[in-house]
Amino acid sequence: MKTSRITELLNIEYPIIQGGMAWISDANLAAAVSEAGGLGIISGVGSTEEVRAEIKKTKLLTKKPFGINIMLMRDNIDEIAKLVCDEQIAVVTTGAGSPGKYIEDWKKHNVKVIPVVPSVAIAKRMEKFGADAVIVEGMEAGGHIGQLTTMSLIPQVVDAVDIPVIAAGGIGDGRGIAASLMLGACGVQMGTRFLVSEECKVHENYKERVLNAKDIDTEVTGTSTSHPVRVLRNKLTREYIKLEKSNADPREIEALGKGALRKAVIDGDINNGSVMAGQIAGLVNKKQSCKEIINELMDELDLVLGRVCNE
Ligand code: TUI
Repeated sequence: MKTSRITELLNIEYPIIQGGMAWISDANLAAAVSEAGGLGIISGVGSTEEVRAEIKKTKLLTKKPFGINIMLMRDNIDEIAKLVCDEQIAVVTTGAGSPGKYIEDWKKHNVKVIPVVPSVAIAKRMEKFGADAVIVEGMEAGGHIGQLTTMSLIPQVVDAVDIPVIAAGGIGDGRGIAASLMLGACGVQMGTRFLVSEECKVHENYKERVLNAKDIDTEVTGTSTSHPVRVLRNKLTREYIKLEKSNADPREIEALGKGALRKAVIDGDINNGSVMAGQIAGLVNKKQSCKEIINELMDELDLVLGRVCNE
């Protein structure tokens, strides 16, 4: 595959973006992906000082472009948004809300802005606000999700906006990338596949749980509180869903999830922690370096595209 609108926009070799996973995507992971020719993304979740340190570390590890993901439900967003400008980060992706009020400032500082969106309406709004591209994420994704699947959402957004569309949710190999391109996307974002990479610092227990997951092992919690989150099924999800079904006080339900992601990622407590992963976890069954992952993805993509174009 030659260049695409997204490789040109981001000045990267391959149209592959690594998802900015809260508590997971750090300097080591992001730098490894960027060094391998994709776009590495660090998570902007943490104290402002922690995030600043992670940015500085990434800059030491790679001279290639990298990005930062801003989870808009956090409370230090104003500070992190300013940090993006001060540190002149090449790309910002956002999730779990609208980054509208920050976009003008980021653009003034030459930052490429790529919000993650779960619907056509929000994609159109982001285009109007001046976003450079959108990451369109289907509900197959891990973590906080919307309601529509990647397969139905991508072509609808592609028809509705003129800016480049990057597909996310349920993409784990070269076939998934090829399918995304067929639907009109010009690149992909992948989280679950990079979660088990050698450079990813997530606890070994978490990696093993993802590597051993089957197709039907994810579940969506938080629908009743309007914060749907896809995770791998465990003791926590059973308790969570029991509470949701019993019409418990939403504050009690939310309290059960508080700190649960950190518990799984850092402590490796995969029974009581939140093991976020996409539906593609069943396909992700080997640990590789980020370079091996990206090279394999691009080889598979060439093979599939060759097959389609030559038949
Ligand atoms: O943000 C994500 N995925 C995430 S964030 C996250 S951190 C977390 N930690 C603990 C509990 C819950 C989450 C884990 N996974 N994906 C991008 C995404 N954005 N999915 C859906 C959306 C979204 C939703 C609404 C984007 C925009 C939006 O707009 C609403 C509006 O007001 O316009």
